[in-house]
Amino acid sequence: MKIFCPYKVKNIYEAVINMTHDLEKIKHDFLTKLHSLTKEADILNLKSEFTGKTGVVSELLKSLKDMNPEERKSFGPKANELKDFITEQCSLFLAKIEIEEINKKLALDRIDISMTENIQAKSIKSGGYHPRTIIQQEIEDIFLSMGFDVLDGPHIEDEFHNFEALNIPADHPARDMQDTFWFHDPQKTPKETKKYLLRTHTSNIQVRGMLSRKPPFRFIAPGVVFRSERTDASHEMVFTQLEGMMVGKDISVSNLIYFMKTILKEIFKRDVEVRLRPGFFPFVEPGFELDISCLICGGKGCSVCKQIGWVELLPCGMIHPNVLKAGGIDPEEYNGFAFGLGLDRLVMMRYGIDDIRHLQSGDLRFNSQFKLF
Ligand code: FA5
Repeated sequence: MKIFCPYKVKNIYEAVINMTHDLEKIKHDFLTKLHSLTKEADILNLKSEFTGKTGVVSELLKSLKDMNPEERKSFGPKANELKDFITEQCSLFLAKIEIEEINKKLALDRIDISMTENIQAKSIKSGGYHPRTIIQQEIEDIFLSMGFDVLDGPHIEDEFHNFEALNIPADHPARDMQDTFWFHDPQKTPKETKKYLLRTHTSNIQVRGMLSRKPPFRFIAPGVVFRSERTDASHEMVFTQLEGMMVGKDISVSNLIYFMKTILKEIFKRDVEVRLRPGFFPFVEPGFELDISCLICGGKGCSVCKQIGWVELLPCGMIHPNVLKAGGIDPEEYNGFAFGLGLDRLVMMRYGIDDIRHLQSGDLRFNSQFKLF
């Protein structure tokens, strides 16, 4: 571009007209070029071409020093205005390009979450909750709504919490009711060391719960338990129980029966046939076995109920005074009830599962039949 030269004009008016004309021309030239550009680098080059050190406008500004004061006064602000205009226009165009690029990227990365019927969606396997998790969460919600806490406890337990504090001293025949996996310190004889085991029931959490709170209280404690047992349609070596305990003043067997009936009604959403019979557990007195009419065979007899039509589901009873004492509670002042629900068997009854071993199988064809996330 030809740069305006102030010496060649004859008078101040002619000079100003020429100068203004040149500035207009530069502006027009700049805008024409700018509107044809789409890339960031090209715009930066254009900016440098006009306002860089040796750019057209910069040269004009340098020439101010050779002008007389009147020319400078009229021309200087206009030249500076043009420089600002060019800088501003370049910034606007750069911002516009940046936004366009971001939008392009977003359009490419967009995930259609409503997409179900295409190849991409079909290749993704959706997960689901294990049926035991579904039932456990339902039961926890029911008990939470009735003011119970939900507690947890260790899987590896000592003799005191799993047996002694539950009124089952060493050599008590009741220890044989639950075939136990023991840990032994190979360096020591069993007599020298405190014995550890994999808990055989969730009743260990009764003891820990009592020792860590003051009555009145009520809590449940779901969890895995371990027994060295032969497996069949209704027996596993690793299975789940859900313990419950309520301690307060003047609690009666009718309170116990009310809570047991409520929980079964909530879970099955209908009345199910149950029977209560005497049961022996050293930690409750009196003790009961609550059986449910087998929902797999409708009470006719099958491998799950061992042909008797009833499934042992919910042993329970009034807490033995010795257990309250071991938990630091005065049995003269307080009493209560406890229960130990066989959670896996409840899951089987609810979904009509005819073999407990399906629950642990890890077979996705089995698991995927239940409610999805
Ligand atoms: C107990 O474990 C007692 N701790 C329960 C209890 C707590 C009674 C509080 C009184 C007061 P039991 O061994 O019967 O009791 O087991 C309780 C329930 O767990 C059974 O009714 C049954 O539903 C389930 N169960 C027992 N053994 C197995 C097994 N091998 N596989 C699957 N479920 C089992």
